[in-house]
Amino acid sequence: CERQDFRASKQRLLVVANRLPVSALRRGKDSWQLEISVGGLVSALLGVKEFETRWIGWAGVNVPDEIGKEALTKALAEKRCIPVFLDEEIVHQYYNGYCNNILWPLFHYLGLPQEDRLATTRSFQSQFDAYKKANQMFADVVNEHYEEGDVVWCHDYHLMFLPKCLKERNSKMKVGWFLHTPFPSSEIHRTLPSRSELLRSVLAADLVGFHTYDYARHFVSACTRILGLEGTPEGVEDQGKLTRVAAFPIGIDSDRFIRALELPQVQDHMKELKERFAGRKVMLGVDRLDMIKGIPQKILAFEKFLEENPDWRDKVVLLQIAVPTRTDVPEYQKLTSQVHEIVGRINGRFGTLTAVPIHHLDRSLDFHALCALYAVTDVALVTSLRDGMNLVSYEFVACQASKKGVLILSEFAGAAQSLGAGAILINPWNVTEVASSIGYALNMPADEREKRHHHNFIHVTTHTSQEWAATFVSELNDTIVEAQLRTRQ
Ligand code: ADQ
Repeated sequence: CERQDFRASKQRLLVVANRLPVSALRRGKDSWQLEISVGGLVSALLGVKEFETRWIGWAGVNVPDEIGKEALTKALAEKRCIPVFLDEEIVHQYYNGYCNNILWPLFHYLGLPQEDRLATTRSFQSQFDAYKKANQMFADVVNEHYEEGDVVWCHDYHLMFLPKCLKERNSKMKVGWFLHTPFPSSEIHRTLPSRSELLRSVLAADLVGFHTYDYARHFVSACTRILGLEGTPEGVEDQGKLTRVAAFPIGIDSDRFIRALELPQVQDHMKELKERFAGRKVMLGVDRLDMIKGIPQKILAFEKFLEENPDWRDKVVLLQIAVPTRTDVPEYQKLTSQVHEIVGRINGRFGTLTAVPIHHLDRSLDFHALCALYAVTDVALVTSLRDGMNLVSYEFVACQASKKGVLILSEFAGAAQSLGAGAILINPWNVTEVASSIGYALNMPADEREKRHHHNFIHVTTHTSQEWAATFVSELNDTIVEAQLRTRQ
């Protein structure tokens, strides 16, 4: 009975994202192994406990047969996940094509694909058609599981067409949409052939959220300049219908990181790392291997630092942990080889028989190893060329209560707006500036480190993922009540 009351008090939240928070691996005709997958959105939403959450999304595998689909649906239900099944062709056109080849680079200011204009234009249309079709498939699954009173929260650039599809199926559905990447300047967005259709679809949502005020402003400008609609301090108005647009900066589940540092296995990892790198300062980069993360720029800046500061050569080490993503995309394969080539060259140049300046790992670390690494780090380097927020910088700060290490942070990461006062802000394109910031960070006096860390630690522990989700959903609920009142007047 107690459990029922507890359940009844929680609102159901349908989180719709391209990927479910688990990856599925087929073990047999009707058996599946599920594993939690790495990524910013997953990290943030795992910390959300106020709602009765259901995830709706693609499991990341092609399941052609009914037996497999049924078994996977059952296995996922235990994790409160509901699958959307996408076939290989759709995934190729929608996910690899329109999402990753067009929207992702465009939203990070890397422009539209240049290669063969005609081919691009032709494939552009088929990729956009697949994108819309995939969004319709997501909408069907959401509609099937929706119950009155639920809140539907759509995530990211993969699902910009979803708010419109959902409202067409049920105009009473409460729909919010949140973008995890930057929303670029309207001058960039207007180059996109499907620019208006996407904007109009997002505007079908009741609430539209971004990480920063700047991204929200860019979105409103795109709606006013491209669609000719009216921007108001509240959002965008179209024929009397207001879509609320606001900034909701994401955070992390900071307690989870802080608590983990007390665990014996994390302490053991820390001890090993301290012994391994005794007598050297540890610098750390943790990124998905993606062109937006500025990994080559980071490593080149480190090289410049070593070049200009021979005394530091055997006193500092850079650990770069890069999880490969989108490994079937040629540009990502090129990036991997480029990074390997630069690391090899620098290690050849500055390494000795017993030590190398850069340790580069092409893989994901488990949570405990990651926490240990954050905790023993002296200087973290985040050099994103553009980044919606960047949670790695938050995670580093959460694990630094005793060491009070320095964060070097790109001014092009959304996190620069929240952690800017405690971090050393850099332009990652300016290798000379980054190199001298590395020197400044390594030599920073303890009292300055303490002050800077204190500022960021307070921010990270008070602006958590739980608070982020609760604020977004409560604003979405309020937005709908306000809209109902307006219509009654
Ligand atoms: P991402 O681009 O994935 O997220 P980020 O915010 O840094 O970037 O989150 C990465 C997450 O993956 C972190 O939780 C980190 O711990 C984990 N991770 C990265 N490399 C790892 C490794 N080698 N081993 C283990 N874990 C690793 C997108 C946007 C961001 C935005 C988030 C959330 O691109 O700008 O901050 O969504 O909105």
